[in-house]
Amino acid sequence: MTRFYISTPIYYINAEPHLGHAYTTMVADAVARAHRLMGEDVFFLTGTDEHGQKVERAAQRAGLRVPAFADAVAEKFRALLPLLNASNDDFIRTTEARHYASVQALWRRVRDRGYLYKGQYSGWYCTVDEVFVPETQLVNGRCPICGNAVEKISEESYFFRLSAFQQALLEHYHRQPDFVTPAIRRNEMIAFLEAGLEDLSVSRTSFTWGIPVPDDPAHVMYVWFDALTNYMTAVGYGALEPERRATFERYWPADVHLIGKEIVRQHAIYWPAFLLAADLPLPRRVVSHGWWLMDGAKMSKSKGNVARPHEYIARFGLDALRYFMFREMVFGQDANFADEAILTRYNADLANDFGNLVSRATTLIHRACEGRVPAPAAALLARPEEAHLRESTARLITQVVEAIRSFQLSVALRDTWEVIAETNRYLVTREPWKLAKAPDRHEELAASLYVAADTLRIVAELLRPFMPVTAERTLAMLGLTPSPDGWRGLEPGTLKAGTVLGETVPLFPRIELSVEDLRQMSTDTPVSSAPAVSTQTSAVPAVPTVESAVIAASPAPEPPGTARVAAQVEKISIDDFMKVELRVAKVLTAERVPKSKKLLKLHVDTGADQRTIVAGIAEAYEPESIVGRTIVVVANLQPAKLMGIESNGMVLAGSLDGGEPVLVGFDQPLAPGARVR
Ligand code: ME8
Repeated sequence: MTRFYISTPIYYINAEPHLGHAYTTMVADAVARAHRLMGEDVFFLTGTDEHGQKVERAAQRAGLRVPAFADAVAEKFRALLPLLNASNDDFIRTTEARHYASVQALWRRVRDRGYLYKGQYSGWYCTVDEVFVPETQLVNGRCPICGNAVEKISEESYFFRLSAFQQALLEHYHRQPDFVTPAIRRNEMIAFLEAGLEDLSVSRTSFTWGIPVPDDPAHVMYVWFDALTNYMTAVGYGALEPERRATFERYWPADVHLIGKEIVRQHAIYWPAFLLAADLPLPRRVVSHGWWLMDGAKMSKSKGNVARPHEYIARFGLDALRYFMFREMVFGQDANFADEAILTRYNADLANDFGNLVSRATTLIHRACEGRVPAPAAALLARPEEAHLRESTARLITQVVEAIRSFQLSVALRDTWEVIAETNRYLVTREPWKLAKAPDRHEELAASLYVAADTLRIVAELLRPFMPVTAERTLAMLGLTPSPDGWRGLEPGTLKAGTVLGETVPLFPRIELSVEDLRQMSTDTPVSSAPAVSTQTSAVPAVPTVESAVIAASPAPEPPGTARVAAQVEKISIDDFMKVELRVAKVLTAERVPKSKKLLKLHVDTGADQRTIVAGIAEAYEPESIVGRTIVVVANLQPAKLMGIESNGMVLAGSLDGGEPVLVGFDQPLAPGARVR
């Protein structure tokens, strides 16, 4: 079986994780999941980088002993993984004993082969990036990478003979053109190599929070020598047990080190040089992505301009966040992280294009085909529209696989949404909602709904790496479970007629709130039902079963200000339900609320009293058309002010996501005041 080993950087624990870290982990997760679906033996690694001066100082600032500080912050990184639905196979901490053994083994091997020597380092050091900065590279006396102040250090140090590897590395770059991607980073590295390499200081004596140099404990290793080795530790390097050594043989070299663009040099020059010195195989690819920016500046721990993953998961749901980040960032380039952009993509791509399509197609099958996938007539499937959609869907499978291989997640999702749009257009052409009303056109109805359901099945299977929970829910609505064969054998036209559909549930309820409303939502909204995965160190892929989303906008458009964000759908008792006093009421007068497109001011008779209710139904009902109508109201709602008018209750209406509200009514007359339950 082909094996695929992918890693994220191990993150510094000087501060808590933000969406930049979450992004790399989610991309690696999507790619790992996709490779599993392709039938490969996947190993997906992430973890924390815990040594070095930066962490030591952060602990001092926090007033904690370094190990205690490290445990606390590393736990935050680990705890983020189930929230992100990350399917990592291992979580490595550089403070673990297995890692000490591995790094010291590598050090000895490099030393014994003559590539380490003792000298005196005198120069500049940036603690934020943990890099030595040659005098010539300072920008206005500051670090060229992060712009922070650098420190002068002068101490005894071991040096690694980096200069010995210039030629070998250049040859490697030419032999393996995709060693570093995207091309811009590869070119930078080649230019760096061609400029000549200086030996690298790889130990420090002025602090102690690091892995001791073997046989010379006055030195701790340079944090990058220590950190990069994590990729080998996790698959068994330096272990004595035969089965761990066999794991190393199986998984090393890694297929992909996925990283941000600021740490390419360490991964694409230092790391392969260490490995060449040790005569060990080099990783196959170093793939780097751009930065998430906040208002034009890199989101970063040291700047503090960060967005927190759990807040966005609480607001939009995890899969919506994953979708946004994968779709919005063209791989390799920087992207701006803006709440407006997420909200727009949520409502347009997820609620309208995809959510509505799934709900429309499955609802029609429930209504018109007794909830079973109808059997299509072959002749009808051969019509050009059907054949065209089938071809697009078949092509999509290859496109998504190719996009995954080149880390172009935004392209994979763009192509998928093109097929979603094509399916929407197909339904508009076939109009199954009309066919459902014409008994003599049942065959046409059956064909159109079959094609829609079959296409959605393929789309859902293809969405599994990107939005695992959404994919599973979509398949469940179609009466299916994710294919145990993954993407092998995936082919349009093979959905079984007669499949009994599951219940239709809204996937992405439209969010009617403004960005400001969303920001005001409590930042500590509990992210409920975090998947029960705590064994991230086990070798078993963590596959959570429950979505971590908690958003659910109001089902019917409500007046601004009353739209509420409810908790994740949960069961309530009959007593809870009975607390809501639903009453029949009669509309006495109705008028538009000035300056509002959505609101009508109603005066209603509830049997017990007459009162004013402001309702968000003006886009669907003319005021005069509802005077005299019998409606249902929530009679015991606390009053709320809307556009300066006090509203005493709420009018019940149904709507499809994003559609117009339809007032709840009765098939027989009922007097105002009757209780609805
Ligand atoms: O560099 N946009 O750790 P680190 C996109 N410990 N990705 C971002 C990002 C942003 N604004 N900010 C961070 C280290 N990242 C070392 C790595 S590996 C042997 C040692 C992501 O905590 C991105 O993947 O500074 C980046 O490379 C990584 O977090 C840096 O994390």
